[in-house]
Amino acid sequence: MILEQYKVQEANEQHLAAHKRHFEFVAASVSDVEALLQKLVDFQVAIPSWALGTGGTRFGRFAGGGEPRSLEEKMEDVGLLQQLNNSSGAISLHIPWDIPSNYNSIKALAAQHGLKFDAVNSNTFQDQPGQEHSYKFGSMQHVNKAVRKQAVDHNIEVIKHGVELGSESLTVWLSDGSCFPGQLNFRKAFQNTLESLQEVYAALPENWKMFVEYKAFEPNFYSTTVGDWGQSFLYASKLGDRAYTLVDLGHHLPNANIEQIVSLLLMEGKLGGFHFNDSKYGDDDLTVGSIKPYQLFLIFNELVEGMDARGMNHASDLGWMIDASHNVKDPLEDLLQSVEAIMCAYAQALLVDRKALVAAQDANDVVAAQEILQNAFRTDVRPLVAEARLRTGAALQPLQLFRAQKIRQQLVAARGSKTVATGL
Ligand code: LRH
Ligand code: MN
Repeated sequence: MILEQYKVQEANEQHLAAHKRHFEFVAASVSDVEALLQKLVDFQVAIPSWALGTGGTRFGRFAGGGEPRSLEEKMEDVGLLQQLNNSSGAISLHIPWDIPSNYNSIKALAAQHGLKFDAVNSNTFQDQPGQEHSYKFGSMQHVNKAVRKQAVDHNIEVIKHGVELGSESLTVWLSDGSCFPGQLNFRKAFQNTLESLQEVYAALPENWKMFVEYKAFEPNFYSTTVGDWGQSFLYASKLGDRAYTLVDLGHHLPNANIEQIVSLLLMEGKLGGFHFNDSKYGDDDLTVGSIKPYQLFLIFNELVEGMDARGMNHASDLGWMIDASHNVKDPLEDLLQSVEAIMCAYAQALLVDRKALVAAQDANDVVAAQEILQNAFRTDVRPLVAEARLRTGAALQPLQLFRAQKIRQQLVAARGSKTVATGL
């Protein structure tokens, strides 16, 4: 056991008095604080299995040590995050990076760590050793039917792994596209991709969802066959009721209004979930809320407004997942910061005075509308998020405890300084 539970309680004792002062101060300004706290307790973010090691770029990768060497050790790391913040109660697997060796032992390990299996992710953006057909020129868009069939079969295999583990959704991100004008017939690429996705959709168990993830560019740099929310919405609408779009925050062109996209996809009932991260330029996969925290708040503001308008359950009706890559930070510290940023943005969005905002909008009182939003955004909600952790036995200060307990050093001692986790 890397972190004994009593160590969490001990650390909380030290912070309790200061926490109680801060909590009572902010709680005094919240209309129904118990309801808000319950929403925070229920809100669980899935941790990507491919982001528990050090990420890199084509220019280099600087491993940090103590990285998980197996799916079992990855689950141990996510279990540790869950013990620290009790808001990371699920893991999202990527196949074939994380093929379970034994379903029952993996499920037992998940139960031991209080983890569920969120969406499983297919991978037709890399050629695997011994693979018959290359995905160099795409997978489901490919001009060659045999390549498309290989991609369809892989996705059906991924569903089978997910069913064994109790997952209920498949995320399909296709790197398919083109790098030069003239390389691709866009219409045929769309139709091949739709036909292939329809074969995968037909194999979905009846209680499953399919998330179609869009991305503007990379690894293709002229066109991407699922390139934006409109194209993903088109596929999801043509596929059927259990197909949805997946919004990865880093997959938009500069200055895209992601909160408006979220509002409209929710309105249409076609928003499936998120890959949370942050970025300044491209698909930078940086810590959530580290570059554009106001945008993250505005997205959660649209989510709360749109989900309440449809009577949706905040915790269970959408897929809440992180998708990040850690080039310079400790992977677990980075993920703790990302979960904290998500919980704070959600808490701030729950503080927005909806009645007053509607009144300001109906009166075209632009100034009042901004004041109402920024009043919530400028509220320090960290004591509310910490109180939700305290009430569920987690740490008041997860990052501080991670460092105070020298957990990375323990992992390096147990696993070695040169271990490399599968993933990006
Ligand atoms: C593509 C992406 C996708 C994953 C991959 C690891 O950029 O966001 O969600 O499959 O990262
Ligand atoms: Mn993603």
